[in-house]
Amino acid sequence: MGLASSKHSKAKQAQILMLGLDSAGKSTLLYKMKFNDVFLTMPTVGFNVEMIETGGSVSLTVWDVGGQHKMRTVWGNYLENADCLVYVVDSTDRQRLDESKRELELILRNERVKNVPVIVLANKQDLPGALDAEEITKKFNMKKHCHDRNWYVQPCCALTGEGLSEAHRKLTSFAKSCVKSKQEAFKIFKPD
Ligand code: G3D
Ligand code: MG
Repeated sequence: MGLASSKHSKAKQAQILMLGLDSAGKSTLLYKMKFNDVFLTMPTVGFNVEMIETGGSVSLTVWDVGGQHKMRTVWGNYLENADCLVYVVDSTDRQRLDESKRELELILRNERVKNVPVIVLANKQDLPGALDAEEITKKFNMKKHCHDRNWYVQPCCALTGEGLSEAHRKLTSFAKSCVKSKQEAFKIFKPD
C-alpha cells in the first residue's frame, strides 16, 4: 500500500482500509460503491480489493478485509500506509456493538494509523431497530477516541445505496487531503 499514480491516469491512488465485524456489510458496500449493484456475498476469507474512481485527481483503492475473529488478528498488517479508515457497523446488531466498539478502539490506538481519518458507516439503516448516526456516535464515543483525527459517522444502507454518495464524497475529501499532505511531506523530504 502507498502513494502511487496509475499508468493510464494522473489520478493519485489513496489506500482506503475497510474494517468491521463479520457480517457488518463491508463486501456488500464495496461492490455497491464500485458497481452500484448488490451481489451475493460469502464470508470474506482474506480480503477483497477494488479501485473506485472519484472523477477527480484521486482514485480510491479500497481494501475490504475479512472480519471474523481469526482475520481480526491480521488487521494490524493492513494498517500500514492506510490513508483513510472506513469502519462498518451493523447498526442493528445490538449484541455485538460493544465488541465492534472494542475492535475500533484497538485499531485507533495503533500507532500505524495515528491521525488517519476515519469514517464510520452505520450500515443496515433499512432494518427496524437500527441505531441512527447520533446513537452510534455516542455509543462508540467518537469524540473522545477520534479527538486527534478527522472523523465522520454516516448512516447508510448497502442494499439500496442510501447514504453512499455522502460517504463517497466524504471519503474522497479525506483521501484528497491525505494525498496532499503526503506529497508535501515528500517534497520536504526530497527538496529540489
Ligand atoms: P461482511 O463483508 O462485513 O462480512 P457482507 O458482510 O457484505 O457479506 O454482508 C453480510 C450480510 O448482511 C449479507 O446478507 C448482506 O446482504 C447483508 N447486508 C449488508 N448490508 C446490508 C444492509 O444495508 N441492509 C440489510 N438489510 N442487509 C445488509 P446474507 O443474508 O447474505 O448473509
Ligand atoms: Mg466480506
